[in-house]
Amino acid sequence: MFEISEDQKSLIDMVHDFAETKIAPMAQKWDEEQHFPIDVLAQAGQLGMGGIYASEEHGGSALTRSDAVLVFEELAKADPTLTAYISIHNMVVWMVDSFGNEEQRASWLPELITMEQLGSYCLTEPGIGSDAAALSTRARKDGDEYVLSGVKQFISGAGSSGLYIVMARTADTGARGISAFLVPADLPGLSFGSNEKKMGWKAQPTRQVIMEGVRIPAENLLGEEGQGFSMAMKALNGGRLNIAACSLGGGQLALEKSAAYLKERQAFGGPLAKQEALVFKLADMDMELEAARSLLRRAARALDAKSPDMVRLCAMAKKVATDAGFNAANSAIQLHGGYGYLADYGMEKIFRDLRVHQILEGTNEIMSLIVGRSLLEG
Ligand code: FAD
Ligand code: 2MC
Repeated sequence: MFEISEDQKSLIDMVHDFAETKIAPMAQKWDEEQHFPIDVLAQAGQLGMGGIYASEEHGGSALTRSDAVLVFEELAKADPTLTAYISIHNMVVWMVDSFGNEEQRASWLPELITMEQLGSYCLTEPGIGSDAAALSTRARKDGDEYVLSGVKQFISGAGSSGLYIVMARTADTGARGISAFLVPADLPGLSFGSNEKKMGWKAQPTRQVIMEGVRIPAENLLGEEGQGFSMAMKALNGGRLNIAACSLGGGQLALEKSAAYLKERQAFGGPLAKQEALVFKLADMDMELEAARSLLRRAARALDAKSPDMVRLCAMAKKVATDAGFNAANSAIQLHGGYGYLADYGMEKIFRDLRVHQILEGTNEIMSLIVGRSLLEG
């Protein structure tokens, strides 16, 4: 059911070559130096990775979600952090492509798709994260402009992005009072917090986006007033698949490196691979990752088919795969012994990078909430 087609194999090969040559050799250094390599992102853009499932009209690759999860898993083997940013950028591109009018699409998509311009997705605020429908950033209509006031928290890419999709309140009617706006970077009243010091994801910036009376033309409203929450959630369905794929990529690399290490490392008169307890640990990692991969591919198909259970499946895949990836990274540190704790072996970076996947794009508790609620519906 989830066999990889010949076209998908070629796609994976292309992504593998790029990831191995342009990302993997630098990932550790970027992490240490907290460097966001926008030049490498532009190269990814040239290969079509800035608009993976955007339509071809403005240069998108028009691939499916089932293709996209393969791309993200392969890229993440080189660096989960940069890959996760590419996923967020693709979320932004998808929103503009899916909900933008002709003018908005023509003015933003070409440079976003090539990644000459980067995008940020701004939902979370200092006071709200999981309870996203309670957001309080305001957009007040003033003639033919909107005036935005509020603070967005934890915004990936902030300070480097050219476009911010900001979810803001236009009415006091809960989720249905939220609208989405296209906010260019260079407006008076828009500023950014300092780059947060984080456990992982160090090679991409995370900052506050601060709006103090930012005036944008009314035509920068994306879709219609009141549709912002729904559009933001629809974008997150795909984002959750991608972040799940990033966790699988990191977890898979941790598994492969651990297997190689056990074959090399000598103790008790032979390689550690002779210790059955350790082989069982490898087998558990493999089984957990494979099970998650099957679920992820099923969820991606559901999203491609717009199947009625897609929200539930995307949430399930996000939780199961991000847990599997994190567990694999943790096991890999244990299997490497003291060396697993050293930066040079790469395992602790995977562990640090994958930890946050259990928190963002909807925490894993919120994924359980979504799945649990679906059982009680009707
Ligand atoms: P809270 O919502 O305060 O939750 C705290 C704890 O309570 C969590 O364990 C949570 O699961 C649990 N909890 C809350 N409600 C319930 C419930 N009803 N039932 C059970 N448990 C519950 N956001 C963006 O909009 N754009 C970005 O680009 C972005 N990038 C990020 C990058 C990083 C590095 C990080 C750390 C976060 C990023 N986020 C971004 C924000 C992220 O989505 C939120 O941190 C996340 O949604 C959780 O919100 P919170 O931190 O406010 O936690
Ligand atoms: N797909 C499509 N529509 C959705 C949806 C989804 N995944 N989730 C909710 N909706 C719709 C829902 O159908 C409803 O529509 P309608 O008004 O037509 O009935 C509307 O949105 C409101 O939904 P709920 O009634 O379920 O709202 P509630 O407030 O009870 O719960 C919840 C919503 C908790 C599921 C949502 O707030 C959520 O997903 N929270 C997590 C926030 C999150 O994921 N943040 C990630 C930020 S981005 C990030 O971290 C990055 C790194 C980029």
